[in-house]
Amino acid sequence: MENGPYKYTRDGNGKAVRVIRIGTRKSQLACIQTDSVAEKLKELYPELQLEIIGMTTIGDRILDTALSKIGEKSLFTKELENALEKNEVDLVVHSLKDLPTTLPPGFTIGAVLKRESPSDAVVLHPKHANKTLEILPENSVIGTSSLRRAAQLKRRYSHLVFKDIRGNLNTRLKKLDEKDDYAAIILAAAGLKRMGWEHRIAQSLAPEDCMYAVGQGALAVEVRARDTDILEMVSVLHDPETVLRCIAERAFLKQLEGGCSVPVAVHTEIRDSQLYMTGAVFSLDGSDTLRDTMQTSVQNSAQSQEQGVDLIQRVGITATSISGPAQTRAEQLGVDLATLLLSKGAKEILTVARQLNDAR
Ligand code: DPM
Repeated sequence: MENGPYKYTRDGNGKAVRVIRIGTRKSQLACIQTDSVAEKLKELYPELQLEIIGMTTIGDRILDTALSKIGEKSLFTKELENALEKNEVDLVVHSLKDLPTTLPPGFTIGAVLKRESPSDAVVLHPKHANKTLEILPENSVIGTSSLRRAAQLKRRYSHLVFKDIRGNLNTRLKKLDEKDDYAAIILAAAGLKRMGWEHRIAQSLAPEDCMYAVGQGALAVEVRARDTDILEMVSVLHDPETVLRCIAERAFLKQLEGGCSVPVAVHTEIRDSQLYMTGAVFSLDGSDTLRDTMQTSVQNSAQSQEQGVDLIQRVGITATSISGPAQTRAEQLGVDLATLLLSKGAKEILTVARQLNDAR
């Protein structure tokens, strides 16, 4: 048992116990996210021996180019997946929105944790304290490298100018506060909250202003798909509502053939066992918008026929403990909504957006 690929240590009685190693990016946000998952695991399994291993990814090294222009799909995930593959780590914590809808073979998302607020937030330069996007002066510069955020906000707030901003959250806040380049920046509320910067949220954007990215606000635990022990261990972290919403969102993005940097946005809600989903695609300036809403039942129907054998992945997620039929319907909802938008010309809008962005 000790000769396998995993790492072991000895407990008080000299018995070998497996050490669970967690890989993380070294940014402050990534470390906070990883620590929170490690803490939850420790609460659920007090005996567990955990070790956290920090790594630098391509996305952390290339700081001067807009993410949407680098073209590499798994910018923040590749190094971490290499370490998983080589058994150097056993699990990796990511923001779900940074994980592609199709994972490389051999990997799966073994847990999707309860979603934080998925909305986008406005952070203002101190000199504009108490303003909103609406009342910022003409030609104020707003920092965001998200095509999705820029497309939606350009349309709605045509008096504002949008510019790229890169770097991790600390860098961006510094660029905002210590220079006069930006009047405001747009960031995910979830990241700000996790960093303890909730007080900097001047405005939380409603869906009419800015719908969020697929998977935004949820944390995901990536594992080796064949490592059933670890899969079972992390599966207790799944939040059923978040899983169903995120399966629908990821299926929508996958069917649209969108990557993590296309102007695609969603809004999902579960009420009375109905999953409601609004999805949209935008041209880069927001002048072309396609948006529709559909719903499906995610009633917790009998899962017996699937239980135990349901190791299949849906858009990269393995969730044995959650009703299989409900997951299938959530996935179908995403596919159907994308198909509807594609029939109305979504493909053309996204193709032009990609071409224009590549030519920038
Ligand atoms: C993805 C996007 C961004 C991140 C694109 C988008 C924002 C890029 C930018 C796919 N990943 O949202 O349209 O602002 O230039 C990222 C953040 C978080 C995870 C930071 C943020 C934290 C929130 C979360 C970067 N990835 O969006 O402000 O865990 O969902």
